[in-house]
Amino acid sequence: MDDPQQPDLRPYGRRAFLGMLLGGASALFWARPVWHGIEGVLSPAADLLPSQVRSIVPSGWRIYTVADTMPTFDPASWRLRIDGLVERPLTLTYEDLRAMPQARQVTDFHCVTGWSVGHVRWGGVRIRHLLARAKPRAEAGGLAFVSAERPYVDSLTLRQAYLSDVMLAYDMDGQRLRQEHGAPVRLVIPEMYGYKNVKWVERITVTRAPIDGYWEQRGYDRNAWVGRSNGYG
Ligand SMILES: Nc1nc2c(c(=O)[nH]1)N[C@H]1C(S)=C(S)[C@@H](COP(=O)(O)O)O[C@H]1N2
Ligand SMILES: [Mo]
Repeated sequence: MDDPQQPDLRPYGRRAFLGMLLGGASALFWARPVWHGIEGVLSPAADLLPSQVRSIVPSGWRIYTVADTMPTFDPASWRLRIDGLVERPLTLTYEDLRAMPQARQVTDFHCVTGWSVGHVRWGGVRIRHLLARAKPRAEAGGLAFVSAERPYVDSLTLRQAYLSDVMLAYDMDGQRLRQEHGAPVRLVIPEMYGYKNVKWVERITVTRAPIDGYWEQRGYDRNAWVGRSNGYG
């Protein structure tokens, strides 16, 4: 088991929060209703939400989707594929994943639109353990995380994927990951904004270089470092 990781994430300052209200909102029409800053909360205007974006609030999480329905999870038929520029393409069952060394960590989660959830307890498998089995080829430089929720996808460099607190999570806060949070597995990379944390991952394709993900095709930075990317910092 890995040690819990607590990366030094910069909390949202008043300036960043105001900057987001003043500057960020135009590019983020879908996110307007969900401002959470350290200064407090502006009440959501639910009628501004497009139908694709649902919001379930109690825990502080906002549930985001891009399709009309969420993928369902059948443990018997579900498979995770790891393919592309690897020496050994893998097809893993849910049981295979759970049988691998389990990593645990407590990390904060930040959406680029300004809300955060602190101290999320994650359990899952390190990407580096998966890659140790699949063996990326010498020319490999990126990973594409393909969601069962089409057309959601995002990518990391190989280097980013090897950061110590990056995982494919199957547990959240002591329970199996719930459907709305991406069951059975989602990517967790606490150093980066939520949009890199792909839900319902069903395929990891090793590529030469990172590809543009769903939100990157819509103008967001490919490197989504918390507090530094998308105009912060
Ligand atoms: N498949 C998929 N993954 C996704 C998204 C999405 O719409 N679809 N939204 C992303 C964004 S922008 C955020 S902030 C987080 C939100 O996680 P949650 O829905 O578990 O709260 O999921 C990320 N992963
Ligand atoms: Mo987000």
